[in-house]
Amino acid sequence: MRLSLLVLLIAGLSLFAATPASAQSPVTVNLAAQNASGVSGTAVLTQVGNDLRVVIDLSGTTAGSSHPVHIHSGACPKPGDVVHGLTAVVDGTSTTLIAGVMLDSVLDGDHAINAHESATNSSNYISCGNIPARAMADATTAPAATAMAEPTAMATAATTQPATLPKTGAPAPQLQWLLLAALAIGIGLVARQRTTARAS
Ligand SMILES: [Cu+2]
Repeated sequence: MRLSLLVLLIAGLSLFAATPASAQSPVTVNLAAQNASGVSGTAVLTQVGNDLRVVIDLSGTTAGSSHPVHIHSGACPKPGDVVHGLTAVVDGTSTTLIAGVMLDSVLDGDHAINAHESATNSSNYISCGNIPARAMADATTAPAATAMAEPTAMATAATTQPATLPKTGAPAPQLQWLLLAALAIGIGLVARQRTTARAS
């Protein structure tokens, strides 16, 4: 009885390990200065439901200045066509929610984000960064990648040290908690059936 409970528990935990936790994790793009602008920073891309949120932080800009920014096809220093327009950077920051765009659509290793000097002098690029391909973006989330790659090792550790079980689960979507709750109810039913069978 105790053994089957343990097996069920490990099976439940494997739900956490097997799910690609990094599939929707944010991606940070480093924006490097171009043409001696002294303007550099980051763009953080996050999937929010069916929309793509892009938050840009640039240092080295002039107070009050406005810099057009876009997601382009291609790569720095001279990316191709504009794929998505973004809110212009003012005072170093910009936040855009692009409706109906999935993060993965720009994680093919062939997209870049750049900032232009101004609307009137947009041909002068002041900052640019390549959006990493999905595999490279995942590599930056090491803990999740390790859990994905070694679910067996995790289960083994759980067997030898049951006291640490609850702490090994990474933050997970609600669906997984529902599955785990269903599993717990299942264990309860099995235990009850066995008790009943023994009694009769
Ligand atoms: Cu642009």
